[in-house]
Amino acid sequence: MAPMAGTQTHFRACNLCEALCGIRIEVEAGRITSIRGDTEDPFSRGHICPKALALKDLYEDPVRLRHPVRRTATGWEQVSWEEALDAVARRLHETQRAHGKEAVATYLGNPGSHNTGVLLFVPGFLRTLGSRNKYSATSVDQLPHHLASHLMLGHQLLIPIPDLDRTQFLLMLGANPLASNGSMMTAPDVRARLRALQQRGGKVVVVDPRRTETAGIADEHLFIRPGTDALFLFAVLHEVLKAPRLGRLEAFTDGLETVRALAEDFPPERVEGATGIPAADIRRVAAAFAQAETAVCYGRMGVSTQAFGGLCQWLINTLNIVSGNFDREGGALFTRPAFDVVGGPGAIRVGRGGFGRWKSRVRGLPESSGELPVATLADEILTGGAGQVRALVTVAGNPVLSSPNGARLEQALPSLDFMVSLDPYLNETTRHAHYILPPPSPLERSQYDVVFHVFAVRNTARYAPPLFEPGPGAMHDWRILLELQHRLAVLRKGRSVRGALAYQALRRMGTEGILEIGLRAGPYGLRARGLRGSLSLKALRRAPHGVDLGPLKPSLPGRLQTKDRRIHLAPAPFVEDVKRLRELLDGAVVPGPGELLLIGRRHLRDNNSWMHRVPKLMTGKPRCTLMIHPEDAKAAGLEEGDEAVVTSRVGEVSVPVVVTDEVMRGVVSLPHGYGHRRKGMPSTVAAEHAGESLNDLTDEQRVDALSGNAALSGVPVRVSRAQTSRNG
Ligand SMILES: Nc1nc2c(c(=O)[nH]1)N[C@H]1C(S)=C(S)[C@@H](COP(=O)(O)OP(=O)(O)OC[C@H]3O[C@@H](n4cnc5c(=O)[nH]c(N)nc54)[C@H](O)[C@@H]3O)O[C@H]1N2
Ligand SMILES: Nc1nc2c(c(=O)[nH]1)N[C@H]1C(S)=C(S)[C@@H](COP(=O)(O)OP(=O)(O)OC[C@H]3O[C@@H](n4cnc5c(=O)[nH]c(N)nc54)[C@H](O)[C@@H]3O)O[C@H]1N2
Ligand code: SF4
Ligand SMILES: [Mo]
Repeated sequence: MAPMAGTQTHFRACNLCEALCGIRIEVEAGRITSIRGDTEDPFSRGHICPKALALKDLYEDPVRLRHPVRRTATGWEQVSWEEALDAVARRLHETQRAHGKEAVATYLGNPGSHNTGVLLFVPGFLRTLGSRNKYSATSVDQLPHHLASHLMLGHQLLIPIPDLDRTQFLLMLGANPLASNGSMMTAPDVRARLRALQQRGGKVVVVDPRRTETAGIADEHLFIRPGTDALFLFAVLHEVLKAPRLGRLEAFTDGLETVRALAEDFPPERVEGATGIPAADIRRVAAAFAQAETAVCYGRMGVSTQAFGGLCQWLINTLNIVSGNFDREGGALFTRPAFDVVGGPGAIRVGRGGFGRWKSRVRGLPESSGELPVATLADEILTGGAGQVRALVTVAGNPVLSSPNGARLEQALPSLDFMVSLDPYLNETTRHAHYILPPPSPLERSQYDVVFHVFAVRNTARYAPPLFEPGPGAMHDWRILLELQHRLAVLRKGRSVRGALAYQALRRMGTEGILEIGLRAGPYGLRARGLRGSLSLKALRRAPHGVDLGPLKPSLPGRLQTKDRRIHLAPAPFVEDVKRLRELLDGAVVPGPGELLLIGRRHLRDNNSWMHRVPKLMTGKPRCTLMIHPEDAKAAGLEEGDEAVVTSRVGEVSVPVVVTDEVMRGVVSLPHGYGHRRKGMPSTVAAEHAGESLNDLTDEQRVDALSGNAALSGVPVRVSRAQTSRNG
């Protein structure tokens, strides 16, 4: 359909990060004239960030792929959908027939979790493929949250969410929501919510090796040596356990004595050397946490993607539980989303998860909820033998820039027999594909957030139809996945009436059909509210600013998913991993002589690896810089603006230096998501702001030995002045 004439106002939620901001888009004669915050959205109340405007750029971007392409010796060639889908299915099928099911690996990237169609149709595609070589951005991100929830509460997606709007004390580790806008804590306008917290007399304490934007507005900031948070958390727990207060939870919680015995070994004095946080400060924070009317501990990327990520998320939950702040207003609570993936009906329910049921072939890393750690994907491609990965499907991802030692993965990709990518762009990863199958841009599809309502600090629901009809011949992700799934099934088992009917039914239902089933069957659906009052797509269409379903409420033990309906405070995998943590006490983390510890960072106007192409987000000072403490800069002979060479076990990059006491001594910081200057990439705005990839320095061998999650934080590096750096 051609763009409509006349003016139009469209409301939806921005899907670019987890904050779910409501936006108001004005369209005149088919062109977007403005994107602003939707002041009538009950959740975001008009808040947006600069990235929302990029939705227009993504829609209009002439570089965005609008039809399938095939890589040939002379470049990319346009092909029809029929041809592309048939060829891709055939190549995947042939690879599996010749080498077994595990020979095809899949990688699912971050924007997939912001795309309803991907979320609802990827499971079927993966089931049909039937390979255990499943990878995703989860294992460079939030895997430890799922592990802690799976082992302690019985379901990978039963994630405790900080009750930001009612808590009186927020202890935040390894998160910078002022730049990230919150993660596993969907809370549009975190700044205003933190200010409100302080205005009602509450306190915010941030623990981070860098004095971040968030630390800057907190009541207190503690520098912590990267990778030592589990020690800090244990010491806080040590103090809090002097007077545990499980309250109502005591009746259905097991393992308190085990945890208490473990915490004995970690008094504040014993961890101050390794963490760099004085014992007196730990005591003071622990006391304030325990005495606060309500309190919640929250930790994100910085504590998940480190060598003790699993222990960190376990200890955070444990701290919230034993201080009486779990499943309680002002503490950590569970959502009750309209589309309920935890307690919903069979069709939409996500499995409770799993852990360690099988191991990766080459390095023996554990499976988590059916996935293997992406830190070992290159090993599985490069190592011969039965089960070797020979074909790869990527969906909405860029693991060359986002997984540890991405350069090695980049070198591995050309050795694949076959690769296909579902992506609207040619990126550092997809350029190695034989076929790229592009979906349309976000404004050309409907929007309902299946994942981030599950992680939100308030229960809300919001749906928007597509603003624009996709261009002629465009195909949505869900449809591409379904078409591939159907073709694979036919190639494998031949045509069958049952298969054809199932395919037809899913095709007719599409994303909307499944959403409708989920909403009707959900907690605000038919059973709760009857036919007329139930939340449905129709009801959501009538409420373009979204529907407020109220604050989070206590829901345990009812919502527990453990088989015995009890909270497990001391699951064996965590308890056993404490042995490894004890080694840290003896100074095992201290970097070698002349080494510094590398951490990452996020900027408000970056979005992982894929928004550097948008000119309006790339103005201002260059952002891909190495932050270094003045003392460390002096030792390395570096001055502001110099070019520094940063070297790790796996690689070397050269980046401009910013000398600042914003990072603690012994720590350097480089943003994640850059590194676009790679051969074969088209010259775009991203190439002009190429920067260097943090993951050309991170080490694929550094994983949390418990969970297999990548240990991206605290990578030992050496820093020196580049020869060409200063004149003379
Ligand atoms: N060192 C270090 N590494 C990190 C991180 C870090 O902090 N430090 N962060 C990690 C984290 S948290 C994450 S989530 C990952 C992100 O890493 P990835 O998920 O691997 O990559 P993205 O940069 O998000 O790239 C997303 C790709 O999806 C495409 N895309 C966007 N929308 C759609 C869509 O609707 N459909 C399809 N099919 N494609 C789409 C984009 O064009 C882009 O090419 O990186 C991780 N890596
Ligand atoms: N603007 C923007 N927003 C985003 C994204 C983006 O790329 N750009 N990405 C989105 C995605 S995919 C995600 S997962 C979220 C992530 O959301 P956050 O987790 O809030 O984001 P980060 O900025 O990575 O914050 C990690 C913090 O951990 C600190 N840190 C590093 N190592 C350690 C450590 O060992 N201990 C402690 N205590 N802290 C440490 C870092 O200094 C940093 O401040 O952001 C989302 N939102
Ligand atoms: S904070 Fe996130 S959801 Fe809100 S406008 Fe920015 S990118 Fe979009
Ligand atoms: Mo992420």
